[in-house]
Amino acid sequence: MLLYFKPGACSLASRIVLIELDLPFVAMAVDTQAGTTKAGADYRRINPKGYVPALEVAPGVIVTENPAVLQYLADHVPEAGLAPAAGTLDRVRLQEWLNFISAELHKAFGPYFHGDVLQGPEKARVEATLLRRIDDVEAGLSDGRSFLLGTVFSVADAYLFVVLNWASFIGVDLARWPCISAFMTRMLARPAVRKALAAEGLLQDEAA
Ligand SMILES: N[C@@H](CCC(=O)N[C@@H](CS)C(=O)NCC(=O)O)C(=O)O
Repeated sequence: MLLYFKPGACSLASRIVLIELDLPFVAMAVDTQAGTTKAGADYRRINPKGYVPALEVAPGVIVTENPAVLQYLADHVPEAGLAPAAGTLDRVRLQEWLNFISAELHKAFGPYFHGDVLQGPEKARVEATLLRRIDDVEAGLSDGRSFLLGTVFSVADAYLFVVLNWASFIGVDLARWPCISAFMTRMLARPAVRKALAAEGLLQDEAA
């Protein structure tokens, strides 16, 4: 498989899962601004939407959108149990989380990374929305569960970790959410997470 990525972007979740599953893959960096890959290809011909991730699963066959890419990967190695079986209520719970992370949490970070520098009432409004969504995650973990679906790690945890990791770049300290803080520590202890972070230059002390 071929993963199109940008260092530290949401595509990092797919890299974590590929490593968790021990699947062979090639990672190709994308300059989304320029619309080109590191190899010089026109990225718009690969993913016309212009963003990462995109996963080539067979020659010329591209899967996009985090929730779809992550579920595709989990279903590729069902015995690893990174997604509950399709058609079960547990799978619906996974999809609830993936959609929430994508449509609510991930998008709540968007204004910090795109457009004008936030200030005044607009900054307060954006921040309130983001904090509200982080509160929602804290509530979801507040029964003491280790991962979003309970005791078992799933692809939604990889996506959640990557998105919450952006908090440090915008000066939001996750220490005020104890269950989330414990979750982040738990995730950082996973070899696949550390390997993925190192591969994207986000963990200096480890080899990629
Ligand atoms: N709905 C898309 C959103 C993907 C997305 O927002 N990707 C960001 C990185 S996290 C991106 O490539 N943005 C373009 C850019 O940063 O130039 C998905 O879930 O895959």
